[in-house]
Amino acid sequence: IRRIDKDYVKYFQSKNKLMPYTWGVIRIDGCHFHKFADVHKFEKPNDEQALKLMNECAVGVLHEFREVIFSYGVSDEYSFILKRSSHLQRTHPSDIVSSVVSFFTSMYMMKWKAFFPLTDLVCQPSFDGRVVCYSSTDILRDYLSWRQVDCHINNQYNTCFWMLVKSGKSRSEAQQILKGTQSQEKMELLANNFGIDYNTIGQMLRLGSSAFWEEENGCSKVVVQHCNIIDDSFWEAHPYILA
Ligand code: DGT
Ligand code: MG
Ligand code: MG
Ligand code: MG
Repeated sequence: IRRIDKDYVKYFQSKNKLMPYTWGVIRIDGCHFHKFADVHKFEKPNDEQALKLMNECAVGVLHEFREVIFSYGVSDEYSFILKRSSHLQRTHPSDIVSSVVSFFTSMYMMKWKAFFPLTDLVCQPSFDGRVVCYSSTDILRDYLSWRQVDCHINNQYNTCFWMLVKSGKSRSEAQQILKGTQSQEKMELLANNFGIDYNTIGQMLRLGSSAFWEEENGCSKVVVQHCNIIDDSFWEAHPYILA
């Protein structure tokens, strides 16, 4: 009988450990939410209740996984930032990713009725997840800025696209009109054709949502805010988040 050396078996698990003292980011994303949104008749381009349900689930994650110190969500995705010192004890990154994904998914189902009292949940929501380590705070900030820029670009495009479609254009006509347009041209299109000032559209839609632990008078609680996380000012006002 072959003698099994436990350390030898465990070696293969530890090989995949997260890099210590890096920022781990778990990003989850709804699977086939294009279809899920259609089936449940989400408003286009943004369904506020659907976004608020995502935020509620993120708040749940922050309460359940105390190593998550900040999160940012837009559309069907959420990014959870792990405290820099939290990978040391972990045997394998897939444990935290799978735990967060399954927790988020079951919370999404549990809270569905509270946000969609008149809509039955007729197909299963599911999410994929991955974890990526960022070696410096600057790179983490760049990651978060990238997600917020993406939110802005998509929201601006989608707002224009659906205004055009709702005003009678076909989807391919709307696509053709928007092809190659810059941000400024889209603002003008909204203002001139539909009397919409883009900057007055709800902050949650333009800026996405940040859920994080806020410290106030010695107490800490999870808050959801729709703020600019690209500029330094947010991080200067909350220095303890990335401390
Ligand atoms: P995936 O992630 O590859 O499984 O595929 P999808 O379909 O989830 O695509 P993704 O994640 O790139 O884009 C998110 C989709 O979810 C997008 O096509 C539209 C839908 N969606 C997300 N939020 C809303 C919403 O508030 N209203 C509507 N109508 N649709 C939404
Ligand atoms: Mg995906
Ligand atoms: Mg998706
Ligand atoms: Mg997505």
